[in-house]
Amino acid sequence: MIHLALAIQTPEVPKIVPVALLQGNFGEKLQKAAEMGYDGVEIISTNPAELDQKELKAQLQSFGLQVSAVASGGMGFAAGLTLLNPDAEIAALAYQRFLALIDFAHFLEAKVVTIGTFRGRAIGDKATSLHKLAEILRSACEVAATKGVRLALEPLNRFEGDLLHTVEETLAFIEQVGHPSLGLLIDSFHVNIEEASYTQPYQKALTAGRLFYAHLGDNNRRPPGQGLIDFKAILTTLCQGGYQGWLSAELLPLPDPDQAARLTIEYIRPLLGSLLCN
Ligand code: LER
Ligand code: MN
Repeated sequence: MIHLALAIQTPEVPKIVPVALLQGNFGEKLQKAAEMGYDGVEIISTNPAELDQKELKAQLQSFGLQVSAVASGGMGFAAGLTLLNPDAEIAALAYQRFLALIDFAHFLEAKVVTIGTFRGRAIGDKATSLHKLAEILRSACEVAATKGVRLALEPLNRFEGDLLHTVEETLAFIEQVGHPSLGLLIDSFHVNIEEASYTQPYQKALTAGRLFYAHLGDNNRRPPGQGLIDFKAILTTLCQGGYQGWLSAELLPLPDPDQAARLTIEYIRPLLGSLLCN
């Protein structure tokens, strides 16, 4: 079964993350997500220690929502923290927060922590930076594995990152890290910029057994159906490849944060329903 989620941020995140959806306080966001028919929410957090985690979990349960993933997407943008950082103190704090996100995911019974822009940019040459990133991820995987959490590394388009743009190179990197808890997050918005096919990247990741998570966004980063991407082809590939994970809306809040959430589910739910896997 493929489940649908959307990305929302928790109250401690110091800025509005450009790809977080829904308006209102945290409870209102959850209520809207549940009413729209989402199965879960992807939680963008920057410092779970500042949250009343028990209360938050109780709120989620009261709306019958699962947590699809804990996302690190706010770390760089809103908190200035990246894993690869020229400032060793910032890099160390980023790693501590990474472990806190893994703990938070465990507490919320989320199976995935995402790593997109949070990895940071190359410091000096790319090979050395990738080697360093591999070390960081390997040690985080060791921790995550003891908590039943997996880490999903996201290929990012060239404008948002300088390390790991395509699924193929990210898969090769993941094989190099060589830990079963590290896999891929594929975001259709980045696929549209960096790949030569809408479907082959998903197929490759599924065949490798490494597709842990997926983000939805059209080519213009609007809700699916508001741009050019062939989501029917993508969903068919996922369905036929036996994907059993989450599809999570992580896109611009256009025409407004609530409408973007509604447009996404109104487009994707019937498409999913028309496929034999769901
Ligand atoms: C950023 O563009 C993105 O797709 C997020 O998932 C990464 O942090
Ligand atoms: Mn993404």
